[in-house]
Amino acid sequence: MFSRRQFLGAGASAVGAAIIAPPWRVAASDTPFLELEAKPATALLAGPDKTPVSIWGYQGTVPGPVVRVRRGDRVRVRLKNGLEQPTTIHWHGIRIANAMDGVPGLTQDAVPPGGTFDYSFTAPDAGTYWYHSHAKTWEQIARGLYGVLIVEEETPPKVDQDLAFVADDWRLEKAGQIDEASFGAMVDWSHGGRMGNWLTINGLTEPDIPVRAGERIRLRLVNTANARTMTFNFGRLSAQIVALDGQPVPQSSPGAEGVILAPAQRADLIIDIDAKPGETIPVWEVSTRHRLQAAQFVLSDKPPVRQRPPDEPVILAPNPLRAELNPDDAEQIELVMEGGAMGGLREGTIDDRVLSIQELVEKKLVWAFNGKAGMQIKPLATVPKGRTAVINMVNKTAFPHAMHMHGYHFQVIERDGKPVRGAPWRDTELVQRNEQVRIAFVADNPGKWLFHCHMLEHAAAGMITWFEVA
Ligand SMILES: [Cu+2]
Repeated sequence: MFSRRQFLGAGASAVGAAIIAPPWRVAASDTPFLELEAKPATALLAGPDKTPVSIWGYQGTVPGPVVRVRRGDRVRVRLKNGLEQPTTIHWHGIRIANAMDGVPGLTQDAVPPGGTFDYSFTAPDAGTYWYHSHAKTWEQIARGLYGVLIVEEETPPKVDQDLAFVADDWRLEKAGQIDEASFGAMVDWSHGGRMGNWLTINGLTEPDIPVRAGERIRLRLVNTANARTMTFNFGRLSAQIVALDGQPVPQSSPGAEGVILAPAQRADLIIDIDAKPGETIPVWEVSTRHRLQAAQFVLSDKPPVRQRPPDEPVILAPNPLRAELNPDDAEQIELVMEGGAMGGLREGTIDDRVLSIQELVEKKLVWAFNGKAGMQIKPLATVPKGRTAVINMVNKTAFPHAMHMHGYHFQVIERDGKPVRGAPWRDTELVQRNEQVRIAFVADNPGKWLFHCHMLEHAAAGMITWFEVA
């Protein structure tokens, strides 16, 4: 059995030493500007008894501070660049004003070392979002430049604890530091992206989640990994999904394997701690090849807060999305995904120039959308404001891709030729190899918006495009 923990020869010695607990609260709206400085720091992410790991973090922590506001509030954050390379912040999943979207070269200039940029925007939707660097993401996010953005409902559901659960997949070398030598490795870029060998939750190894018997917990799962799709299994505790990518869904049980999160995806769970005082219940990250302990609920010895789980289901109020799609009178956009290892890409164009695969490889571009590798001067499409847009994604590659749209949530309306009804609103959708997925949204948010694979090496190696709404 493959275990990412075996890589460093670590045993279970660190278990129980680290703790996830509040306060995780930084309100961004009650100060003129909350400062988030991106800077080098160290973190005990491999365990409290291990060498501190050199990371880059907002305010020097990984994850960065939780930014927590109420729906409709204005978020005011001053990014300070304490790095030696340019950076920006993207507010992932927020239907944001375009100028605040944080994409260098498209919505703003990258912030130079020593510079600042003021982000100020309203958060239109309640839910679990995240913020992260959008410059050289395959390095900056891999080094730790991300944090959680929580937008509270006007009337949040009644829970005993509301906790972030931020999963990352680090690639550490033998000495326990971030494997820098493999940044940009073609083998990752042309295959499944940079896979790690060390799992952290909230920047900690196998942290304890202190709870009390009978409690109802809201757990906000975020996958910040560069490339790894993760599946979380809560064992004998029942986990109910109440939101995906920030948007409420009817309460439902995950499949038997657990809650699947592609890179950048989120899930809000309601978990009732239906267990005895003093018990410990592991949370597993599972795949066909491994089963890793990610964290554990540690129940105090105190008597249960209630004898039985609360009866009432959790129903989150819907967000004010434009949900009335009109696919029959829509802007139809085709997006054929090609390239990568075993992908058979022979050539690709950059703007109007045709390049052979050898020339593309020299530019580290090995993936293409509609034959176009990487960002182009011209948009994929221009959609009149207010019109429904439909994008038909056809994955002709040998790999799955986590397609992320900026500025919008969209709905899957067809998969492999079969109509889909009532799909959740997502900002990131996993498209499996050889799969066809048709998505739709109402183009009501003007501006220039990226649409790219959130497997960050794939985006850097060509799987990135943009559309304009005007
Ligand atoms: Cu991809």
